[in-house]
Amino acid sequence: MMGPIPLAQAEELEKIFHIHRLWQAQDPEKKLKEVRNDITGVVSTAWFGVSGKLIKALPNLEIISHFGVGYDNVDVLAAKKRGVIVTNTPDVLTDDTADVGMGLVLAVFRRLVEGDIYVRSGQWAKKGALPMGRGLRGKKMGIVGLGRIGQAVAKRAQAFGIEVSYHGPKKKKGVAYPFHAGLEALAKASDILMITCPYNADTHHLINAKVLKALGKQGVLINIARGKIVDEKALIDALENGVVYGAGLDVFENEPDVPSALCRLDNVVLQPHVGSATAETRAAMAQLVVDNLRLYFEKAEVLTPV
Ligand code: 8YV
Repeated sequence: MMGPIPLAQAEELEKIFHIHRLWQAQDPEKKLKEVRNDITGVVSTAWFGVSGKLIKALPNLEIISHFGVGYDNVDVLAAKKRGVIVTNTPDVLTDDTADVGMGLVLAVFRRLVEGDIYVRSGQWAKKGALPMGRGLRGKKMGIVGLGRIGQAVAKRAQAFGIEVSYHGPKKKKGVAYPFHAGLEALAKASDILMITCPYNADTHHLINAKVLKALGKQGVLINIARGKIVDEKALIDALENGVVYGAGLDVFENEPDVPSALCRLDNVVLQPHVGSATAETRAAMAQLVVDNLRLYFEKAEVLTPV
């Protein structure tokens, strides 16, 4: 195990396998040298990935069971070349992650976090009403990456009276929302730009200064996908200079370090990568991690290969 998963499922794993917890080892390099020939499966997480170098160091590795839907920190190409199977945990986290996306929209437009601080710090009594927020009905949301999570956000947005359109590598069959082939065109047509695409070489810094300028002074960027999809420096610049109205961010370029410039801004709402962080969903994700490993070693099958 490269990193932790919830206790109940870690205990279940322990009943079936002999577990080495690499992140807890005093000297992980030394530990790896000792056990490398014994390792047949690896559990990875969003903050503890699997490099090509690690795959090379494990000659008997057969499967990487990743705890999370996004597997950008697993070298899938190196794994495939070696015939190592990689699984992830899709579907079970879709709703909770989409909820955080809408939560960030609400928090930014209705100033919910500012309001909380306003009450707690006694400013309400001293200064009177909080400056007004903005309503959601009739706003336009552009979704970047209309996959499982993007579609779940779209459904929620529609319930709030928000109009949805989207951008992605190609138009989706059977989807009625308007498609924009160009990202800047989508940003221009949107009040809210919602990032739900995977992170890869094609989406690195996809949201740059040009896209933010197209989103415009009244535009809000929401990122519940991966920090590196957004050029964070360009975003800070846009937020500081009123190029965009605000942002709601659950993910950052260099987690858990968040630039102090972002923390100083009051037109942003920040969350510590909690899209899937409910007891129910994390348990379901961890169960998939366990079930993929168990099934693989019992029957050479897996439930959710990438
Ligand atoms: C993490 C996530 O996996 O699923 C993803 O892609 O980013 C999160 O759900 C979770 O924090 C566990 O590593």
